[in-house]
Amino acid sequence: MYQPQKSDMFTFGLWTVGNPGRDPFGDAVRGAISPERMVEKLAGLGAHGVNLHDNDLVPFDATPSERDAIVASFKQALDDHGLKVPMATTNLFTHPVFKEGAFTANDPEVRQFAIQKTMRAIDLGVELGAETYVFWGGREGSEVDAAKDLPGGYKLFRDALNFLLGYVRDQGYNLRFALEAKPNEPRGHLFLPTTGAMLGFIETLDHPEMCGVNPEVAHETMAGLNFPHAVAQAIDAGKLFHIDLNDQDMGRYDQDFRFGSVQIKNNFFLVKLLEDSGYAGPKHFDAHAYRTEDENGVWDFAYGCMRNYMILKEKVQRFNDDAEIQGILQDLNPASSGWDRISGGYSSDVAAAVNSQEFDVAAMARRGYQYENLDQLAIEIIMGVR
Ligand code: GCO
Ligand code: MN
Ligand code: MN
Repeated sequence: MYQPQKSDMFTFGLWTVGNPGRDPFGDAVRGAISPERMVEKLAGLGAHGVNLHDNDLVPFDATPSERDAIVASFKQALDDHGLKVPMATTNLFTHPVFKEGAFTANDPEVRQFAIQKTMRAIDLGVELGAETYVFWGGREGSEVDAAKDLPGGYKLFRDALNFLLGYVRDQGYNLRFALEAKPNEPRGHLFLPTTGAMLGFIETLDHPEMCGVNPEVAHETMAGLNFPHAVAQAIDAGKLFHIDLNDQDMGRYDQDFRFGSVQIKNNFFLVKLLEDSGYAGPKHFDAHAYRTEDENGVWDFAYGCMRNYMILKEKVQRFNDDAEIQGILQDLNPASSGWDRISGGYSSDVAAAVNSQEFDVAAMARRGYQYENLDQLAIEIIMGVR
């Protein structure tokens, strides 16, 4: 029942299972795993696809013929194991050239190089079949605000995205952009720090209809926010194009833990939101194995991410099928007694009718809402006793 299938749409970045366990204080603890081996192992575990930054596959300084050979071998592995590449993105953060920013760097040469690198990475992604292109501004931010024109930074980011939207349209690519917010790390302060900020920014772009968001559990949690609430806003706006699943303690560094390993209750409501809303896109695990692990631990990690999602999905089904819970929810959301007049839009007649309506405010205020009971039932489902 909890065995993931390709149709479950689980994906992993090459950089996630390929993470060698390096951190700011310590060296790599695991050797490199070839992209072909990752494809084979992930397919065996039940994943649908792999995602990549350009340089996860093709080294920064590869020659065109080296690039072509690498891509051909990777494509062969995808074909052999039936895996897709639904999403691609650009590494605009590792090379020292991006230490001051990429699209928002003060140096216009750096900005143009970032555009060139992204156009090439878009070509690579499309060649591999990607339909979503993620923008995570890893170095777009600051520590020294004295050095930055802050409103100007938004304009630079907008100019870059508009140019790249033009490129995608000019090439006739079937590709949508998904913007990923993060409050900090690796910069002290990243621009556009939350999913809500991204949603506002998208509406200022030339082609907002081509742009949505890629919210990440860890990032919203680092900002002290409730992740399901951020995802709900994206769903409401029709902008949930992609999602990065992992786990994270509040108030800590970017931990990128196995999905479902920390915030069980929030994860339950996240899975409920995704399943109930009919989200059909990839469910991408942007996480990595603990630094204690060898390669076997990496596959334990990957399988655990998918299995925890499947378990939570089954709990969501239980919640939705539970007659007592559904009865309480019905009591909590009584059929409209006149609200359709409001949701139907303003008219002076309705305004007058609402104005003269008599409310039994004391009775309304006395009402109990059974939240203790409802939440306990939800917890009992999550804990596996109901
Ligand atoms: C992070 C980010 C990245 C992005 C990735 C795709 O915190 O490092 O989550 O992993 O998701 O670069 O754009
Ligand atoms: Mn992250
Ligand atoms: Mn991410």
